[in-house]
Amino acid sequence: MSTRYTVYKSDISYFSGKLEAYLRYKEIPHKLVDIDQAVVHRIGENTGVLKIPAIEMDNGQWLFDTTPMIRWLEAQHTESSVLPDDPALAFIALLLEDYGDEWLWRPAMWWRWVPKISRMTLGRRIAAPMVPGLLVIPFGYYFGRRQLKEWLWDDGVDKNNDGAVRDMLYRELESLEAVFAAQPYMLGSHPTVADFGYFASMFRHFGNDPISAEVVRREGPHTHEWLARLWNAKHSVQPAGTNWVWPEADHWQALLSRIANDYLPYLHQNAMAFAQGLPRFNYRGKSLSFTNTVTTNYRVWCRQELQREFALLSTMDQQRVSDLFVDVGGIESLHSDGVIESGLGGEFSLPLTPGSQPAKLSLRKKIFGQPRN
Ligand SMILES: N[C@@H](CCC(=O)N[C@@H](CS)C(=O)NCC(=O)O)C(=O)O
Repeated sequence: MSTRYTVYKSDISYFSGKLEAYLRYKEIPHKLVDIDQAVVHRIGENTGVLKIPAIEMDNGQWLFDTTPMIRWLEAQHTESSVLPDDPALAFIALLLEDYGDEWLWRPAMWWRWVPKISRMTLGRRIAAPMVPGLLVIPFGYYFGRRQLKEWLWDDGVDKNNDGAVRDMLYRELESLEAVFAAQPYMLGSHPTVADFGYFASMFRHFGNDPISAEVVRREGPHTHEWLARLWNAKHSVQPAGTNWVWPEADHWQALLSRIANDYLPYLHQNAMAFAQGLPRFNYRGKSLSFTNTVTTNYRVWCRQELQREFALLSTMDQQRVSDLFVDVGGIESLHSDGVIESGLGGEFSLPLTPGSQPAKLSLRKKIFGQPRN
């Protein structure tokens, strides 16, 4: 019998770890294929982006980008939904997923690429399947430098906020430790999309890379245990009834504040810069600031998606979501200046059918790879 889904991935990739954990939990049969140069180019030709993970289906259709991929897969595999049945809590799960995906990316880059031991180890590890023999040394060096420049030094991280970006890991672990001391998964008895969003950074980066893995083991033993628990979770052997927990306990407040006062303002300011055609902007949040950070079209789309999901809630559920954030100052920045159009809606409508025309890849991308969406 042919496997319906072929998953192209790498075992050190943030988003590959997220997708694979989801597929394992849902017990969706799939075949795993590690990337090499040829596979990456095939992905690029079929999805329009040189990014992993990607899924090729046995009917020739393709899936890419973990957020719409999981949404699409959820519609096909409806058992044990990773969205709680309470719509307000499902919205919180999506918000946590997006925060995990996008906001923890920067500290994940910091911990992987700033410490020299980590940079050398991971650079060569990434290079090994892509280039032959001793070329792993220059390629690994180039890749580490590219990541440092793209995601840190040329994206608003400087000597003033370098320590704060590093410490984002400690702040996250403090919150997660309290949550996982109280319950097995982010929102209660069963995994939700919030767990998978957090898993991206926590499993393949923080919990894996030489320096940060020790930080997680020491500062985050409950989180360390959750990493293994989620990786090993199968929906068919979970407890029958779900017991969801509305995240209002005191130990949630610091995390809710980071979402309300750092991440959502970032999404808003990024969207405003995009609307004004500015390639960069000065981000100002409560606990972090990034001078001259790159405006990201993809994250305009992320904000639009959250606004779309929020708009689908009943007035009462919208109120419940808003009330959750009242003590940390509210989530007005989710709504400020209304919906700012990313223009990307069509690109993320899955599945991609054979013959559909994904964006053409430039020669530059083909040679240097594609760090950004
Ligand atoms: N938003 C995408 C992001 C995918 C992504 O950024 N993948 C990274 C690896 S984790 C990648 O392939 N980067 C290509 C590069 O750095 O050249 C998703 O959710 O799948």
